[in-house]
Amino acid sequence: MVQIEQDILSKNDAYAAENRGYLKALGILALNFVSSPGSGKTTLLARTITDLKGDVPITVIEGDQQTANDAERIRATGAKAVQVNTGKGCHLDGHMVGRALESLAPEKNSLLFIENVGNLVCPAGFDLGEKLKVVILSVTEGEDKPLKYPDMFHAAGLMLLNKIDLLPYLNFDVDLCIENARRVNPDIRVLQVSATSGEGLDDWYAWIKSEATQTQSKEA
Ligand SMILES: Nc1nc2c(ncn2[C@@H]2O[C@H](COP(=O)(O)OP(=O)(O)OP(=O)(O)O)[C@@H](O)[C@H]2O)c(=O)[nH]1
Ligand SMILES: [Mg+2]
Ligand SMILES: [Zn+2]
Repeated sequence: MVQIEQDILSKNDAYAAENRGYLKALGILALNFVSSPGSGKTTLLARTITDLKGDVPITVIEGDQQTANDAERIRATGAKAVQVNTGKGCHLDGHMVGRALESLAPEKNSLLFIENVGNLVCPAGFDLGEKLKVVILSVTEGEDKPLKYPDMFHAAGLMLLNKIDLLPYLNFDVDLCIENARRVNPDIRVLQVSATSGEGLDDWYAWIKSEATQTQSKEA
């Protein structure tokens, strides 16, 4: 069992390294969005694309077990999107992302958003070649999730605390949630946002722009 797991992960790492080399050569910032189902990944991506598409080209890889719903929601914003259905699988892997990149053919210095399958467990262990994992936690899920699913919060560089427009209706302790996230990952950045009301999105866009500037290819 352990041997099989090691073989799968080392094969995945080889594909992920290939993707990372391809993205780096083109100066593309790739972000891997991970969360439990329904935290608001697609809503946030659609809003982000609508607000940023005038500044930078954006392409999207959508991962779900079934349906093309999320890719259709992204295409409605005008961005190019590829849907990957994992069937019985519960995460995207490096090989799937490599094949999706072939059909997306993203532009130099563009942004690539990868929406992983809604699952707070195994997407943490699969490198896709992204620069960073962005974990989205919505305020309806409970403050304790970083402690219960530490691998994911440990693997992420940024946590977006989403649906803050709902805070007046909930007993959710924002400070305790952030403290829990920092217990498993002292370096994690945290931004509080609402994908529907737009609160906090300016900070999110500033973060993306700063990461993109560091990633862009300097060659003409
Ligand atoms: N109130 C509120 N609702 C939100 C917000 N963001 C998303 N939602 C709602 O949450 C529900 C799930 O949103 P999705 O964007 O489909 O979530 P997802 O993470 O992409 O879901 P999966 O792809 O199925 O894992 C929808 O009904 C959204 O309208 C938010 O900031 N505030
Ligand atoms: Mg989605
Ligand atoms: Zn899985």
